[in-house]
Amino acid sequence: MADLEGLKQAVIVGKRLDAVELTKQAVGEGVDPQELVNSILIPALNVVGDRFEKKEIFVPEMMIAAKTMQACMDVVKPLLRKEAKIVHGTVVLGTVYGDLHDIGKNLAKLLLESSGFKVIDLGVGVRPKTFVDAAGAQKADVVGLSSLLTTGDPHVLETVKAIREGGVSGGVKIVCGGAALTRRFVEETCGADAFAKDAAEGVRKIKELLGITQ
Ligand code: B12
Repeated sequence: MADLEGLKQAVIVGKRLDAVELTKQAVGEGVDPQELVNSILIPALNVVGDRFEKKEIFVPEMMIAAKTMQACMDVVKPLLRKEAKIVHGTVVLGTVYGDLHDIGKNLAKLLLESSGFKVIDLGVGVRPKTFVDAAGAQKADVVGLSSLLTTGDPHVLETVKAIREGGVSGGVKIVCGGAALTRRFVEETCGADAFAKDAAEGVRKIKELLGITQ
């Protein structure tokens, strides 16, 4: 039987080889890969975040856990990727300036691509002007911002403002996600079109905003 609790613990303490092996075993035994990400891998990082906050662990341990999660994601990713036949539109995606977290952004990218969107990934630490330039050049339908740090709030605000004022073609929609953000801050304070609590909600909201019904 798949040792899911063992997998979670292996990610938390950063035992990469064990975690990869347990991931392979779990999917080999038929555990749904999306469920594995949502119920085991992400919650494992939440435990790591809590321990970091309580100063029970420090940045190096958090880094090792993140690398372990990423190694597990490398096993799971090909199983999550679906070939989408339709192209619904283009999403320019990136983590805001000052922030290097990218695990959530990469998950959002994977799910968007599997749902039929072309994704232009600008990476991490992206300046407002880079978002504006890419959105214009790519004729983006949507700009997706990821922000994990509270210190990133001003950068989210500034980026939304820059996109709105930067002459990006009329109706470009802005969707934001990431642990540091709230619906209220994103939609009311920043004036973005939508906050997404996770990647699946992001895809749903983007489809809604673009009037896509399939
Ligand atoms: C892993 C991790 C790291 C890794 C990052 C590795 C990497 N490649 O990403 C490392 C070790 C490098 C790191 C560094 C730091 N971290 Co850190 N980190 C985390 C941790 C434990 C997990 C984050 C994660 O990947 N979660 C899993 C993913 C899947 O979740 P997610 O990003 O939220 O994404 C989901 C949704 O939010 C959404 N989503 C996200 N983005 C987007 C975008 C769009 C468009 C859409 C639609 C959806 C969407 O979809 C995703 C999937 O459903 C969090 C704790 C936590 N609970 O979040 C702390 C945390 C974010 N880190 C924190 C801190 C403080 C730091 C450091 C400042 C520490 C330091 N002193 O140096 C540095 C910052 C470096 C920098 N400049 O960015 C704090 C932030 C506190 C705050 N309120 O600001 C947290 C919350 C830990 C804590 N509890 O204190 N970190």
